[in-house]
Amino acid sequence: MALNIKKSDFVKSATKPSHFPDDIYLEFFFAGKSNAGKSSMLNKICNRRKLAITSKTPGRTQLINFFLVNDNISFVDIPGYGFANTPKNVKRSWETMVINYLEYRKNIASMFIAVDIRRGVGRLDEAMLELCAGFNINANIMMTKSDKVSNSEKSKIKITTEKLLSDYKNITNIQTFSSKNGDGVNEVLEIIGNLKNFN
Ligand SMILES: Nc1nc2c(ncn2[C@@H]2O[C@H](COP(=O)(O)OP(=O)(O)O)[C@@H](O)[C@H]2O)c(=O)[nH]1
Ligand SMILES: [Mg+2]
Repeated sequence: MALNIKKSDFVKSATKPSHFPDDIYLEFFFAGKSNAGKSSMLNKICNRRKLAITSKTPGRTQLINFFLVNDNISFVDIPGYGFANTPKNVKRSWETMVINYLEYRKNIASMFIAVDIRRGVGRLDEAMLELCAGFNINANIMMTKSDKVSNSEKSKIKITTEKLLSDYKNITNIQTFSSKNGDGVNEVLEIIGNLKNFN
């Protein structure tokens, strides 16, 4: 059954495992290239305008942000990747932070990866998918900003993406999403609700 989000709260930001909150709740994390629409997606599904900070300036948030939903589900906004001119040390600290997160958290149920529908799945998205596969984490591909393309383009892009990613056995859903018109919101809540009931 679809999850009904009644309540969502920011818990804390962290950069390393010793600062993470307890891993007692089932956890869903949101990843993606910076500016792909990840924070907007979190806000939209929680029906909160400013829960996760959205930005017109890509790559500002280099923190792992933890949220608590309905007092019993954890949502995590991990820093975006792939913004232009990233210094090497920032790349390295991103990697350390995210790998630590994946390694340390035992309560992860699934990942949602935001991919701008007009840009498509890129090299770094595939690297993220591979990284998750290595940790046995399932992925849901969210083709964001679907309001920017026509319905016929939407279905075409979905099919192309399914073909492109057919080798990744850890992908459980490929879904279009728009934080502007609500496309995909119910589907996301359904995915989370089903995993919550299953676990
Ligand atoms: N048209 C449209 N714009 C979006 C959508 N989602 C995000 N944006 C815009 O894209 C930019 C980046 O969004 P944000 O959520 O901060 O991306 P993040 O870096 O992945 O967290 C912002 O200017 C948003 O207003 C969407 O579904 N439709
Ligand atoms: Mg963001």
